[in-house]
Amino acid sequence: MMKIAILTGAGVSAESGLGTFRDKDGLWTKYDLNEVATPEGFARNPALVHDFYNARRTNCVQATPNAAHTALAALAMADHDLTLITQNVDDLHSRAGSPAVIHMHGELMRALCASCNARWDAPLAMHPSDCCQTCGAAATRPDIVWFGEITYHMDAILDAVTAADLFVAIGTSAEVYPAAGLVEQATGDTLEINLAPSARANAFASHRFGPATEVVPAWVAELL
Ligand code: BV8
Repeated sequence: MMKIAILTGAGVSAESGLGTFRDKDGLWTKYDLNEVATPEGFARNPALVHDFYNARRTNCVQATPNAAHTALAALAMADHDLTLITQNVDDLHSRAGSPAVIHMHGELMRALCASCNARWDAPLAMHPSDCCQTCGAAATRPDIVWFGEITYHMDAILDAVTAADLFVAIGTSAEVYPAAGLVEQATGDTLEINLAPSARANAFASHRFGPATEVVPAWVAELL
């Protein structure tokens, strides 16, 4: 029985039709992250930010989990102690059957009240005039961690990564912190699975390169 900590990024959802961020036709080549993914951008133009996340929420609902999501869900059922951490805000890991997913950058399908911190399932389309179901304030936002904001669940994430016999990063460019720095916290073996070497490839002991829907099921099959 191994303790395994897995960190996933946008690359694991790419083959489900959900764009990545930094690839050649990635989201950040079409949108300015300072406008749509920072608290300052939201304060300046909440309608623009809601339109950005409403479109991604619609894409997410229309997308289906792929073979990589399914394989990781199967690994969670196996005789290993698995902690699945994701930078992704989509819900494809959960829809594939992964029982416990730690969303360190938040969730598209959840809404947050910036006034009283209440959370609830987000409607498909959110608007600046939406009011909080708990305090009534018109201060609702997507439950997403924007740049310059503290990432969620860091204590549980660091506990899992430092205690793991094996830390695996899947489908991430390793350019966004603190996620990209987790490999340094790992005390056990480390493996990078990605289409190509990430910005932190040198920090990993071993690598497997190729599309997630091919490489992840093959790797999981060796562990089952
Ligand atoms: C914070 C939600 C501080 C929004 C996101 C240290 C050094 C430098 C900078 C910093 C630093 N520490 C902090 C910073 C600042 C900043 C940061 O890292 N900036 C970067 C850009 C330089 N970090 C922050 O602001 C963080 N907060 O530090 O707070 C603080 C501390 C105390 C008190 C107050 C504040 C918050 C970061 C979180 C931001 N939110 N997402 C949204 O989703 O809209 S991050 C965003 O990037 C996404 O969530 C995404 O998950 C994340 C990383 O991207 P990836 O998932 O890796 O995606 P990417 O497109 O880059 O790469 C895809 C990879 O997949 C590629 O490698 C590709 O080859 C591969 N691939 C493609 N197809 C496939 C594939 N692999 C396999 N199969 C395929 N088919």
